[in-house]
Amino acid sequence: MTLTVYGSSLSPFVRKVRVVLAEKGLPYEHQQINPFAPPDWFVEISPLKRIPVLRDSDEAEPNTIPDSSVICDYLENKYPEPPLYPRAPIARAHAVWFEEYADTQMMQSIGPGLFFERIVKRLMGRDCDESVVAVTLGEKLPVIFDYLENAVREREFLVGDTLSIADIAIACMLVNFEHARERLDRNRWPELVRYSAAIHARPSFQSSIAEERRFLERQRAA
Ligand SMILES: N[C@@H](CCC(=O)N[C@@H](CS)C(=O)NCC(=O)O)C(=O)O
Repeated sequence: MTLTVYGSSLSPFVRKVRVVLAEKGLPYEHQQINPFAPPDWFVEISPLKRIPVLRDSDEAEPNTIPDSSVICDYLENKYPEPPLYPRAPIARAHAVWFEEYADTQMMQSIGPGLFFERIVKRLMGRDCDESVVAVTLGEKLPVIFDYLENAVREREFLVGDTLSIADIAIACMLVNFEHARERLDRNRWPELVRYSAAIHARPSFQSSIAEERRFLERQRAA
C-alpha cells in the first residue's frame, strides 16, 4: 500500500479525500489522528496541525501533502481516471468554486456551529450549547441551503453530467450535518434532499458513512 491518509474519519475534509480515493479505485491505508491531540510527529507533516495529510510512499521524501484540496488536486494529476475535475476551463472553475464554497462557507456553519457543538463536545465530555446550534439552523444554514437548492434544481450533478469534486465536497459537508442528528426540510429544499440522497448512496460514500455511524453509535452507547 503506497498511499496513507492521516486524520479522523468524522472530518469532512478527510472524508473528501477518502471518497476521491474510492471513486478512483485506489487502495490506501487510513490512520486515525485526532487533530485536537495529535502526536508530535504529526505536526512535522502538518504545519497547520490540521487533518487530513496524505503520504505517497511511491515518491521520494518529502512525500506528505497537507490540505484536502491540495491532496485531491494531487490525486487527480497522478491518477486522472476517472476524472473528478472537469477538463473544460469554465466547468473546472465552477467545480472548484463549489469545493471552495463547501470548505469555507458550509464548514464555518456546519463545523463550529453544529457538528462541534453536538458531536465533538460530547466526545470531549462537554455539554452542547443549543443556543449556538439554534443560530446555525435558524439563520446561517437556510441561506446556504437556498443557494444549493437552486444549484441542483433538475440536475443529477452540480457541474456537467458526471460526478465531480463539487458534488464530493458539498455532499461531504452534508454528511456532517446528518451526523449531528439533523435532516434537511424536504418541504423547503426538496431538490437538495433528492440530490444529497443520491450522492450519499454512492458506494464511495456508503463505505465511509457506515464506518462513521458505527463509531458514533459506539460513542453514544459508552
Ligand atoms: N483547508 C483544510 C481544512 C482542514 C481542517 O480544518 N481540518 C480540521 C478538522 S475537520 C482540523 O484539523 N482542525 C484542527 C485545528 O484547526 O486545530 C483542508 O481542506 O484540509
